[in-house]
Amino acid sequence: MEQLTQIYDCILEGDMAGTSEAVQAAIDAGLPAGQIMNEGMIAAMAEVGRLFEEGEYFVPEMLIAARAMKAGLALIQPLLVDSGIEPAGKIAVGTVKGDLHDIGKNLVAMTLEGAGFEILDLGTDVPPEKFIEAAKSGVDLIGLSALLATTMPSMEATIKALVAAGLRDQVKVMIGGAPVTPEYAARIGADGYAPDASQAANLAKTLV
Ligand code: B1M
Repeated sequence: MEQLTQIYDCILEGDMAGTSEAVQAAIDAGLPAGQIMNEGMIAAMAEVGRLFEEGEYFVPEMLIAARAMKAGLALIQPLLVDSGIEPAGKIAVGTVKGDLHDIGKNLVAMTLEGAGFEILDLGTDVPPEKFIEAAKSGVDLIGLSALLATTMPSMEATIKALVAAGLRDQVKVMIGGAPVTPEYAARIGADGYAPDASQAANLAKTLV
């Protein structure tokens, strides 16, 4: 589809204005938000990752592609978030300590909000203490995101910190992010793993 190709190309080129324009055109053409995200935006970021691995893209290219993606996401967000729903529970989400990737985490947060949860977004590079504070404030679930293999241990550290603080029984923990696996989730004692945003929303509904 022409609009999706345009979104894909604009994100690869890091063209923020072009991405916004193409996403708006796709919305106006009546394409579903999920299709715009999966086939246009997320597909482009996967290609950015591939080009980075091949040494064709460097950090600045990843950064401007991420900026373009965020401009598009801002237009998609109102379509995902239905404000008329009673909160089904409160969820704190954050990218773990040492990790600055926030697009996936933001997408998960938006989708959870769209599924009726109240969201406390702790941002990126979040140390275990911040998640402890959130647990103390009474959230039902904590969502941990990691995009780097090197920051996955921060997930385990966060769960251990919850145990040490005597809070583990009061809060569920869900984890996700590209390098994360269900086996890893089981090994570190998380309550669940989701591979993408929509499955994260389904999992949250079963956990809360
Ligand atoms: Co980074 N980066 N990056 N990067 N970056 C990756 C992750 C990488 C795979 C690229 C590659 O080599 N192919 C690689 C990691 C390798 C590894 O450890 N396995 C990598 C690297 C190496 C790095 C640096 C170390 C590069 C450097 O400096 N030399 C550096 C680290 C900085 C740091 O964090 N300390 C770095 C920096 C950056 C930028 C800042 C430039 C930028 C991030 C900008 C931003 O987020 N604001 C960036 C980007 C854009 C990427 C890629 C290209 C795209 C990530 C993305 O946004 N994807 C990425 C390559 C790739 O992923 N293929 C790459 C789109 C997003 C929608 O998907 O985040 O996977 P994703 O989220 C999905 C699922 O994973 C899941 O649902 C989401 C939606 O479906 N999910 C959850 C995510 N969190 C979840 C939580 C849940 C449940 C599901 O429950 C709570």
